[in-house]
Amino acid sequence: MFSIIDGDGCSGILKFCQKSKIKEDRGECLMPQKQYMARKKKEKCCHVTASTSAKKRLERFWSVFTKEDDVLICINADPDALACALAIKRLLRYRVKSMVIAHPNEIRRLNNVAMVERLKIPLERLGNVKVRNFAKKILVDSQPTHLPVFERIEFDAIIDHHPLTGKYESTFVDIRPEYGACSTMLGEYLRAGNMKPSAALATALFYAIKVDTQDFSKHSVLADGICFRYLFNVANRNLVKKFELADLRRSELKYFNVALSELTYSKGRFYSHLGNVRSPDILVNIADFLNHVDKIDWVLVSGIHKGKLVVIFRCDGYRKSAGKLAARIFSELGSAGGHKEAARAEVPLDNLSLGDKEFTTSALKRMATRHMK
Ligand SMILES: [Mn+2]
Repeated sequence: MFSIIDGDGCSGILKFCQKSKIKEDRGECLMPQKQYMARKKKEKCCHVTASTSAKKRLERFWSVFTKEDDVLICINADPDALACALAIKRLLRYRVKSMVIAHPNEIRRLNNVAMVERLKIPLERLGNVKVRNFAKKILVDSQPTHLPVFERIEFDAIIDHHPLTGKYESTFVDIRPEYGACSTMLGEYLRAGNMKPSAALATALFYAIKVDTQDFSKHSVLADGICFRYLFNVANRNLVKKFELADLRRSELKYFNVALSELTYSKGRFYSHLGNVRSPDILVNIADFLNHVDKIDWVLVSGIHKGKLVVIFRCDGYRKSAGKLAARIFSELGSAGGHKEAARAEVPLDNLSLGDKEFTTSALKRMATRHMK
């Protein structure tokens, strides 16, 4: 069993860190110092060059498959997982008989739909494929413990960057939780195999790293930055912009009319209740839009979806906490919480004891004002 959990031996980037005298304790190291030192002692492998170690990893991955294999690549479809699946198709091209990418979840986010359509990513719903017809199964950007459907499948290879949540018996396991994006790991595999990604693949990987690291404002390692820079020249950045922008349906524009005519301003706060909405996603779009307005401290946008009042909170997160406010107002009535700058509450309408009355923007304002200074 080859297990590459948390970095196998001296990785290329680590070597890079040493070369450029970037101290590991500055957080750019690929594995905790203790583990790294332990491994260093055990394997005495600090002379492995950047390419050999990543190459070894790639060869071990390749050794799992034969030319007769029909391969199933399972993902929980989001940009990172989609990009990784494409990269695996590239890595295994000419090395296996066939490959199918399957996902259990519905792809609803328009940004993701745009990515799939414009890059023409061939996908199947996991429920529509016969898993046992595939000789080999790969799970990427996820772990079996993440979803019950994944738990039922015996994977031959797992490549992921989420925190390790189980002990997996797969032939090949490469889990590096410190990585900002799984696409960075796949980028390293491609480079190790001297495989220059096509514009489409590079665009997918580039977009994935942007999404998973939130434009490097979230946790990432030096490896993510290096991979990002490498892809920068090959990726189609206009296409990436297109994926990022596509988050509104034409049919949803009408909600902006409602939101603006309902808009109530008071003490640097915006309130707007939209009534029934087809999807709560539009409430997020509108709250984000209103949050662009200068000198506005708080934005509260609500709507009704499937018998629930959904409230979206936005603020700048500076000396404020949207999560805490959402909880103060709504936690006794339903579920509420979030981050400093963004939060959400969902309350069954029955809990609001409205009687015959409808929920309104002024009701939203009243409820919030009670809990705000
Ligand atoms: Mn990911």
